[in-house]
Amino acid sequence: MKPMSNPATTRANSLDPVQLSDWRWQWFLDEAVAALQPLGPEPYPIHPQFLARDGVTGSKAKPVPVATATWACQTKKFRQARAACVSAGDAASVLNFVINPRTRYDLPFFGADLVTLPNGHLLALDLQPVDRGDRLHTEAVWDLLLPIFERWKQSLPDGGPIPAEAQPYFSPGFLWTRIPLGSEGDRLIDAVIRPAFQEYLQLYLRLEASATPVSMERSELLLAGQKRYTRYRSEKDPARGMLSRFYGSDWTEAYIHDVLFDLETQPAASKPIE
Ligand code: DBV
Repeated sequence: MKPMSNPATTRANSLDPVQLSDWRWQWFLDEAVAALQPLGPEPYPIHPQFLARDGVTGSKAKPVPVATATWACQTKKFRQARAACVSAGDAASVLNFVINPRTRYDLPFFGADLVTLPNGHLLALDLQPVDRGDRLHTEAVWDLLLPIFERWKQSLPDGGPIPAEAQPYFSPGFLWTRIPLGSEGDRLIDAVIRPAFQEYLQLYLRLEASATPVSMERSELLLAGQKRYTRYRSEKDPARGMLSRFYGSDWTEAYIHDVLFDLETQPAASKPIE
């Protein structure tokens, strides 16, 4: 592998490997990419300015190089699976990985937010419902997810309160923790977060494998739910501040609305059946 001190020049499409220096979450991305291979991933159209972007943060006296890259694919049942990868040395290390299923299939979102900041790690894993109140959508998923959640949750401190307005978008299997930097955090990431990530993802891919097309009517319902979720995520993206500091607000708004949470800005995506 080539060293990627300047990834901006080395990624031609969304499937090209992401390899950021000094990035804590590489193993997780590699794991996700490998797990998706059996589905025959196709590139997902992403403008080159979002495939990889370098920058600088910190002070004039102590500049810190920043790199952001986006890995993404689409498959038969996934409209978009994408990973936002940020490496900024001690200032930040982030993997935000979301799978957005096609609404022909009754599947939740896969969501992982693995965030390292100077004051600690903030880690979130979930199979997020499109509509928390729709039992047909949630029940079978939650029955399988809860035992996995219970097992790993025991070994992690609770992440504390999350905004009330975010509640409708989480499942009861939302694994959410804040842990310290240093050896204790490293140990928990290796012993708990890694296997939990694998199990959440393996379960999600099992659900994918057994999903069969739904009616047009139900597909419309799922699409409406996905739009609500996407609107919420794009309006409240907690990365907005960080990304704006690194790259300015124009790039950041376009990245959030047209890449990370693009359901409403991608014309093809708004059709329930394509
Ligand atoms: N979060 C994103 C994207 C990111 C990202 C696209 C590109 O949705 C990173 C990067 N999340 C990110 C950063 C922070 C958080 C926080 C940088 C820290 C912000 C800061 O403190 O400055 C889970 N992530 C959070 C928080 C929650 C989540 C609850 C705390 C929010 C807060 O304190 O306001 N994000 C949330 C979630 C999923 C998710 C449940 C899916 C499982 O992706």
